[in-house]
Amino acid sequence: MKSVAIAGNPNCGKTSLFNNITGANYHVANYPGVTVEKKEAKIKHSGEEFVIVDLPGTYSLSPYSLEEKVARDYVVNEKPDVIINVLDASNLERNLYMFVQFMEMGAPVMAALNMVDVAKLRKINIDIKALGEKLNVPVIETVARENKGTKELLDEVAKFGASQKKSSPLDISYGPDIDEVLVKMETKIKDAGFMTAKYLPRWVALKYLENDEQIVSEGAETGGVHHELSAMAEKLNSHIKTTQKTTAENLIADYRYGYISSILKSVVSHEDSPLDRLYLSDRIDQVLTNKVLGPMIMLGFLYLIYEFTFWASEYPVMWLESLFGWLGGVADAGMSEGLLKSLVTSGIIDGVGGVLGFAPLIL
Ligand code: BGO
Repeated sequence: MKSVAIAGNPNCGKTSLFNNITGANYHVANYPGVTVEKKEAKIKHSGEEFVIVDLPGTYSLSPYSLEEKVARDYVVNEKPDVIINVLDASNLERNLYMFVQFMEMGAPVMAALNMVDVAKLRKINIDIKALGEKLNVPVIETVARENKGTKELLDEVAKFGASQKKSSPLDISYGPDIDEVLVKMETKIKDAGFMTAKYLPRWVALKYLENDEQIVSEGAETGGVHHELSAMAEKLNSHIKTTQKTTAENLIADYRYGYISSILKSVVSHEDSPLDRLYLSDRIDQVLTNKVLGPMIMLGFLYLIYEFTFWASEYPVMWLESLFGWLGGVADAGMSEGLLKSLVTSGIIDGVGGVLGFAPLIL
């Protein structure tokens, strides 16, 4: 049975696609030791069985959040046969960041280019064939909300899973400073067989340069060339800090985005002028997230909600007051003086009425 993991940024349509593939017939558990939900299903496609796992939605594979750590650990430890990276076609640049990280790991990743309807609506043209050629992996168009492209995707998953040569690890250039040290570190790692049972040597070197806490502490436990690698990474980082006022981690991220831009240049075109690309929601965001206007608008909205609450609850409050006033009058007239009357009028009717008087406000 082939294992297939579905990965992607939050809101890229991963859940919709997972439901299309599995017919929403899955079981839910947690990933081991953490309270991150894991959805898993077994399906049959063209006579072949697959186990499909939904990875947490994340923007990257740098283990800063629990979800990112879970997604990366799953890929490293469980080694799925195929990873479907769901890409939001209307936001391709950001979505490809994680894809590039999968490629750097040498993971068997292919792409589902989802939300192509949204991209079309925004007049974003994507040459899917060229994208597949540039990424060197199968790319299948989907509109998960309408269950379009699911069968084609599964056909390709079956082919990709069966092929001996899936995606080869991506070696991008991170600039002369980093590249030079990366090669030296990679050689050291290879020669010492340091963590190579689990990871690619170049990837381990990259993680040391990025100061990836998880890999570095795993390396410290392993021993071997850990101290040499840490020293090399530290030296390079302090050089980058003095010469470029940044960190190796930031530079590496910049080069990843540079690589993505170079791919997208020949793959994506916009029918309209760049100015028209500021869509309505972007324009609204520009005002709402403005440093000065944002808080003022928020306070304005809070004030309006406050005013609305009292305005809308005025009549129901009055009706309730009248109702309990009338009930109090009836009890007052109908009961003889004494402890019981006091309990009913002051305790029950006034007490309950006083509390219920707030109900319209709360509603
Ligand atoms: C709501 N095209 C379009 N246009 N929309 C899509 C596509 C697609 O190809 N695929 C998914 N969506 P998730 P994650 C919604 O829920 O699968 C939509 O986070 C709404 N909900 O329908 O949840 C999908 O798992 C009310 O939209 O993504 C969903 O990756 C109004 O993208 C959203 C509008 O999909 C996120 C949309 C109450």
